Amino acid sequence: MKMTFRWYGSQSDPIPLKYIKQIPGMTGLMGLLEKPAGVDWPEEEFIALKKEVNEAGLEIEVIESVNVHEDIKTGLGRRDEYIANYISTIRMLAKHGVKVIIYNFMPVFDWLRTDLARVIPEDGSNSLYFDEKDLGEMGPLEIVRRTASGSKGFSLPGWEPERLALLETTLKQYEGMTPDGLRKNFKYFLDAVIPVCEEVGVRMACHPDDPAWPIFGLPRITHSQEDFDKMVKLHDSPANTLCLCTGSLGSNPDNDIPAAIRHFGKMDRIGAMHVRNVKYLGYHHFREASHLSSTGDLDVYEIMKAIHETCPDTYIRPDHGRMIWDEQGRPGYGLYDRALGVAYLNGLWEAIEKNEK
Ligand SMILES: [Mn+2]
Repeated sequence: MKMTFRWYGSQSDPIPLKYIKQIPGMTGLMGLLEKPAGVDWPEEEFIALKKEVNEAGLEIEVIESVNVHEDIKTGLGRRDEYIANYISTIRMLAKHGVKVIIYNFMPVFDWLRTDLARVIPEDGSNSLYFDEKDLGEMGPLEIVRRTASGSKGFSLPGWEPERLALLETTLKQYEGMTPDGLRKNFKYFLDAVIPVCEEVGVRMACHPDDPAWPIFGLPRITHSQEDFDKMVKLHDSPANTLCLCTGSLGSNPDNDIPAAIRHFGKMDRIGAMHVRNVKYLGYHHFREASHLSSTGDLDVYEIMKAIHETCPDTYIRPDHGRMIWDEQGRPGYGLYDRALGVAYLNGLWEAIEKNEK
């Protein structure tokens, strides 16, 4: 297992790399360049990022948020041009030692919450929160406006201003699209990129829909074990994997997370893990909890055991954390609670390893 940390780059992440390096057991980043979907990532910017990260004593073998352009998902317009850019980015990242690329195939909306700082009454900390009832009242344009204004000036992954400006047009392009129609476009994309990944030694890792059900009537096809069974078969290859995000899949209590890890781990189809906990508050209603099992509804010990059993060499990062100790930062991506999460996950891992002996 390689423990890693998401980092947005020194221009936009308030957390210094040396703080990340000082977290016990930290090996590297799940890094990114903040680029609009469809763009061929500039090599010189990635070289500069890698240099900075390596100089801090950290690796950068996993890249997140190489976002898929809406034209690829809808099968419209300039999809072949955007796929060519995507392939060029894969080749460039592979050349500089990247092993896993995390992306998602969610139409229009990336991860979605209705409150980015809901106070947890038990201890006064706050965390990301979702209540579908609030969405019903708002509609897509209003939720986007609130998300943008609630993010304290930080950008949120997948919510690039360029994309949001075209929101109404994009929503129209999905009218009448079925899950199978979206899957067909997904296959077209995978058939183009996976052979390149095989050639250059990179694994694509698809992140689940978050939350794990359809939103605003848009088709979503990656939020259950059954969905991912279909997804890995669209182009059957060890390079076509998933990023199993326990909190995203786990937002739906019907998903058995340790079972899903064992299922895809045994198939060698887990490219990376995001580990966090959720607290169920009702139907399509949850908030994010600390990583400790007893503060939420996921069994994080069972999750780590399933990883240890079936994909012990994978990359892991603590996913979102709460905001604690009055930290001011990007919602979900503060330093303190994610560092506590790392310490806890490392503790579980050590105990599991020693128990096995
Ligand atoms: Mn995640």
